Amino acid sequence: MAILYFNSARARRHWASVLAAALPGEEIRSWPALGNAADITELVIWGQEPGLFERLPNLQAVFSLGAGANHILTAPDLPDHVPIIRLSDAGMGRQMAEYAMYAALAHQRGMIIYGEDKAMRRWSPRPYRPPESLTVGILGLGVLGGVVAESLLTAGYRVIGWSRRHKTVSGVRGFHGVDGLTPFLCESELLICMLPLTADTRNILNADLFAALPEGAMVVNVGRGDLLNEPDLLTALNRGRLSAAMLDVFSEEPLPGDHPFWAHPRIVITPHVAAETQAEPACQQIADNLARLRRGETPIGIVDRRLGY
Ligand code: NDP
Ligand code: OXD
Repeated sequence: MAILYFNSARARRHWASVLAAALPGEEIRSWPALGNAADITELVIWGQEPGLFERLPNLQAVFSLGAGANHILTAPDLPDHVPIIRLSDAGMGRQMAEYAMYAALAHQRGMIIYGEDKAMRRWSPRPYRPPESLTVGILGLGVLGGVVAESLLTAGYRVIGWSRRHKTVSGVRGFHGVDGLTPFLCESELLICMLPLTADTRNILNADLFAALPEGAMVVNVGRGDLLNEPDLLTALNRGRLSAAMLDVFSEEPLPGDHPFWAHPRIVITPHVAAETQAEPACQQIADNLARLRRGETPIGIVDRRLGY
């Protein structure tokens, strides 16, 4: 029995040693040092390597090194029977809350518009809006959405959330399902998208959704790039339907140098850093879940393949 560690992100290569420290007594092999592939029973992975799964005949579980699992689910050779386990928070909730707070303050205090004014040498004061007057809509009220909601509530914002199933989060007015989407959007002056990428959510941030938001709303996407229809966003910003956007994830990453988003004065861009997986809590969570699996228990964060998250 051996665990294979595969990570396409160069910055996370040293994590094999953190994983080994969290799993004393386990043999950890770090890709590309696969050795005898028949020994591999668990895979800890971020990114994709074509044909990797079909090389692992005795695989029993796959652990995502992220909250999202779409990088695993889209592998064409992924075997049907193997459970996929994702990370739940693992140090990311706090970072998402910081990112969301920055967006909330920027929207509440007009900072992106003042940034554009500066470039135009325009002195144009705007009336003060207190946080209680701003409704923040969290699209995807899951593990990370819940942490974000709490911190925005503490700062005084009105918070509403949208999920697939009915959900109760203290202080947050919840909406759910397809029928709950439009009433939720109508109130979301700042929309923070924290959805996973699935067949149901792909392209959800499109012209129809933007049309349902209050005029001048700001949109934040920290979920996945393919949730967003990029041309629709540019149109909505250029027509003034939306006032600003803050984007951390893109259909193509790194965002190509000639992409129109780079030059847009109302778009803030960050390079998929809204919440970075933290090595120690992530590896500890993987170790705890592996122990659960070995005891015949259900791990925390198991991905429902039918739903895609
Ligand atoms: P969760 O699975 O805990 O939460 C997902 C939320 O989305 C849940 O509330 C779920 O509803 C809701 N949802 C999913 N599908 C639908 C649907 N069809 N209709 C309505 N609601 C839906 O995930 P996390 O909070 O842990 O992470 C969310 C995503 O954030 C990740 O999948 C990843 O893509 C992204 N991410 C991005 C990072 C970055 O740095 N940019 C870092 C970490 C994560 P329900 O509660 O009913 O299941
Ligand atoms: C994740 C991510 O899914 O970093 O954890 O995007």
